Amino acid sequence: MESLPVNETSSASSVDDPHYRDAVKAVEETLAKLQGCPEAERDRLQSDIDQLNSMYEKITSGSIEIVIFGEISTGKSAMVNALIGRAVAEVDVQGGWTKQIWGTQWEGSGHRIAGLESSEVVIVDTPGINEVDGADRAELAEITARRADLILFVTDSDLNEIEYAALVELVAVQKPIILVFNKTDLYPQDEREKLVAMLTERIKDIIPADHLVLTCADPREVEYVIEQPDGSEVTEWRKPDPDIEQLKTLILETLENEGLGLIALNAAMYAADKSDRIAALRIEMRNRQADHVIWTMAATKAMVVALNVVPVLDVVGGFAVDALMIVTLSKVYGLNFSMTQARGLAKSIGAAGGIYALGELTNYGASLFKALTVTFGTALTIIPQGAAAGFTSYIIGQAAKKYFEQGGSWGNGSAKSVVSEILAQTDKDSVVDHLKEEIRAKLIWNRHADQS
Ligand SMILES: Nc1nc2c(ncn2[C@@H]2O[C@H](COP(=O)(O)OP(=O)(O)OP(=O)(O)O)[C@@H](O)[C@H]2O)c(=O)[nH]1
Ligand SMILES: [Mg+2]
Repeated sequence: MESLPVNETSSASSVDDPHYRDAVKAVEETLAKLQGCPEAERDRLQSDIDQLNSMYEKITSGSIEIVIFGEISTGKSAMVNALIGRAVAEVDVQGGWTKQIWGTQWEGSGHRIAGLESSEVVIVDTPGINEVDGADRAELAEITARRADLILFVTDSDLNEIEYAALVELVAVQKPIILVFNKTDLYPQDEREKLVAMLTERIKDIIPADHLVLTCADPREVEYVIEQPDGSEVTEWRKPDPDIEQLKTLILETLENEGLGLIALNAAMYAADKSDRIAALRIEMRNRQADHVIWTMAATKAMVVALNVVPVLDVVGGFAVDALMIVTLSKVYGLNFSMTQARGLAKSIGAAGGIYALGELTNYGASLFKALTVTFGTALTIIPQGAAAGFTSYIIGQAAKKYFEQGGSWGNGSAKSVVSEILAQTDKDSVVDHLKEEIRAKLIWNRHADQS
């Protein structure tokens, strides 16, 4: 097992806040859980492990992330520059300018979390939400939003449908959001007021009204009239200073009031989310493995029965296959059944479902699996017989899977109720057809006999 990341400079232990401590513990425990997963699961969860390691560093160092989202060209990068106080981001009239998510430390924020020496505020700039080649970007944006402690959503007019949908998705991530109406210099006062009223109405159910702020991150040049000493006037085009005071005040107030709480809540939610992902992945992987075992074994049983011409052995030979299937399934679920236990379970499922009269066989020859040369005539009878037998294995397998999913119990039901439920949910024809195909594919046809 790998060890937890050690943050040399961490002063997390000196923060005396129970929520914060709980959050750090939740991240540590989830990391330990992730690292303790079986290798196959861990491989699939590698990016979650990396993300959680990074979240661990974030919370222990006290790094607060403010992420800026919005459509292309609304002035997100200009907002970074205005907040930082110098041109650190490239701003361009051409839409789609920012291609990558990137962050920069906001030294001038003056905000520090008490007790965390290395605490910092980071501003993260993102490409426009409606940027082309969206799918990967959307995933990255979601990962970024999940890490974020505070989200700024920048718009430069009324919200269109894409913006509104994106905003709703961000609200669902449960982070504080500030809606920033930028480029206010482009509107005369009456239009600006109208837009504010429209925006207020749009966000009324999703964002608190006082989280709508107006900014002018990169005002266009205006013509200044300058009076010369001699009384004459000259005009000059100049860019006014950015106006982001309302935004800055709201950000700093939010951080001041909730800074530690924000990163703690965020990290705790993050850890809980990753825990859920481990559980979901485990279910999905086990499910897939179990279905694979069931299909393989049902097909094997179909073959055993199809190719075994002695009728009494059909049942017993097949039964051994069922027991083997159950042993394998039990391993998928981390419950290692012996062959005897597996026979017991197969018997009880078979009996409960009235699936077959069970016999007991301790040994069966490998010859059962030997492919026989068949003729068209024999195929007509053995294929349906084999497929029918394979179908019973399929049902037994599904019932056993349910039993193992519930940690080795029938839960509130009984073997009988589980089997009838499975029978009701299974499309018998398609399972049987599939098994017939399996047998057909494996038969060695005697072409000569075929034609006779
Ligand atoms: N008039 C005016 N123009 C602005 C303002 N803020 C940004 N702009 C201009 O809008 C254009 C786009 O600004 P960016 O900051 O690059 O926009 P962005 O949202 O980062 O754009 P992408 O990275 O392409 O998604 C630039 O020409 C900016 O000068 C503002 O407050 N007023
Ligand atoms: Mg940009």
